Amino acid sequence: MYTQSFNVPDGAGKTVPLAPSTEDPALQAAFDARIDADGRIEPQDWMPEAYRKTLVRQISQHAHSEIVGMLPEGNWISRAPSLKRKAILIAKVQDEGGHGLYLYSAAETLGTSRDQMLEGLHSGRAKYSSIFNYPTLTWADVGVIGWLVDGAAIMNQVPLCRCSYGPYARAMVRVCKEESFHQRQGYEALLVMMQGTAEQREMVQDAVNRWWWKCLAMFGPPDADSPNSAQGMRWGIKRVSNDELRQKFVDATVPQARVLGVTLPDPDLKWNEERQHYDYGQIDWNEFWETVNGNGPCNKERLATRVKAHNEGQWVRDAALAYAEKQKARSIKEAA
Ligand code: BYC
Repeated sequence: MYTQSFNVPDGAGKTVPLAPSTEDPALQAAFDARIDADGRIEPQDWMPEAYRKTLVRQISQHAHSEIVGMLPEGNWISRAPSLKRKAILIAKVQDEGGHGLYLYSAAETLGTSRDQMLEGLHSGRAKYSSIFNYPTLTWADVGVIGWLVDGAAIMNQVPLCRCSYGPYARAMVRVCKEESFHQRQGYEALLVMMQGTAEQREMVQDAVNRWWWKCLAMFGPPDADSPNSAQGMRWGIKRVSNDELRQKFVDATVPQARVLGVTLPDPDLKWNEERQHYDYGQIDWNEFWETVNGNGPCNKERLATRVKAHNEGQWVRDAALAYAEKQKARSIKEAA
């Protein structure tokens, strides 16, 4: 379906001039040269403050998406239709939690602690992906999230394996491998449902109708309205633009929908011979921004669930810390 070998252009974004800098000219020049040579920046390396801030902003959005992304699917663990589906779903939701943790660790290497990141999320200041503010109404939604939401995530994240910041790029290699499994399990669950009863087929089509447009919006605003893209690409953080990724996703998904036997809910979706891509209709950007700004159908519920889980987990963190302290005291005593 989508693979780790997804081709990422080397020089993407390098045509934009580097932003003027007030940093030390020698350090800035060395950093710019490394970026231009497609080299990696590591935590111990000097980096301009604006690069650090951009990375923390993007990694924060990404980490929180993984953590909040556990909620809509987690709702279905107790209602999975078989033991096999339940085991797969538990593993998937657990993987998403792990992805969040790798990413919080990547942000720590930039000097932002996990507590600071979580405070941003819980206070409503930090963003997370718009897609997780929609409800999961039926079991088919779980399959469609795997197929389309994880499919969109892979499209967006495979290029991040080549991100210029080492810890983020390395975390993404494992994340993408796991996301590939998530995407395949979703598609396979839907294939099984499509071979079932008419009611099951309708359930799948209904879920596709509800999620399709939200998945296209997930890639972020059109390039012309994306304030962070040019600089992110110039620094080799982003390798492919929002619109290009969206187009790649549409082109890859249309044949998959055909095999599955579902219709993608867009009357304007058709092959354009000249462009060698599928044309598609208008995304509702008002709805997107409303959701990003906290007013989607489930924003308040998601945040409240997340804050409650954090507060109720305080005793676990306290116990782990007390245990670590005890171990440390014991090893000091033994060494003395
Ligand atoms: N939702 O200038 P732009 C997953 C914000 S799911 C909310 O284009 P940038 C998973 C953006 O943050 C996927 N906000 O920004 C799957 C920015 O706001 P600020 C999570 C969005 O950073 C299944 C503003 O709009 N993946 O992993 O150049 C189960 C302007 O946008 C969205 C990632 O996050 C959105 N959809 O590009 C569980 C991948 N789109 O910060 C989990 C990493 C845009 O200026 N992130 N915004 O206030 C990225 O690649 C980039 O951050 C984006 C945006 C492509 C999302």
